[in-house]
Amino acid sequence: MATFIIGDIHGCYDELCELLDKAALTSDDRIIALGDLYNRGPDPRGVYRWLRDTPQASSLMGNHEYYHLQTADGDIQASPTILLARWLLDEDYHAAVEHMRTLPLSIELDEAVLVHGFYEPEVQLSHQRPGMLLGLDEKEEELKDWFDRPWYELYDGEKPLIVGHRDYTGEQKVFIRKGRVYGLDTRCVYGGSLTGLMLPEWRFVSVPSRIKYWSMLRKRHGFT
Ligand SMILES: [Mn+2]
Repeated sequence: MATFIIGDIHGCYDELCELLDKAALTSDDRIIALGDLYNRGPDPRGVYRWLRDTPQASSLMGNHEYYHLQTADGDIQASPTILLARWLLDEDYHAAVEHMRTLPLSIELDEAVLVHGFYEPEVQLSHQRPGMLLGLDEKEEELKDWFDRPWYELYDGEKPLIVGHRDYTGEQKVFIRKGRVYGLDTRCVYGGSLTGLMLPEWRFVSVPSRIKYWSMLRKRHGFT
């Protein structure tokens, strides 16, 4: 049985479908998205319904899902990003938020550990703080203050680590750090590509983004 790991989808449903076609999965294969499923993209409802209706598919929680939960619980005010996704998810919004509550912060496979955001060096997986795994900005600041090198250069876990959330190459390309840390966020919603990684072969599959969606949607809806 293979496992297909997918980077940050951000509502890019057309590219998701194209990626799944290209990966030529069998019905036995497991699919795991790394989180940031909906925000900033054109079709979060398509992504939600795919996840809901595909038994072999699951997802981690990303920082953007966490923002939805915080907003729904009244802890923060809704940002334009949240409002757009809420509007596009429409009648599915409530169910989508309840589904977000169920998403895990990490998944450990035989071949690798998966998280959306960051991984604090010198701390084992079971003791990682939630905000670190989610990739919250304040945790990124802590990592910069505490360590003299990027966290991924200090990653000391037993298994390779697969993450989304950031484009560490700066070129919308897959990030590979010495076979130890793999970054799959190739920035589809910003005009890059959507990337998946097939395990246990460690084979990358990628499809180009069709449009710089977030730039387009920001202009269309007058967000600054
Ligand atoms: Mn993220």
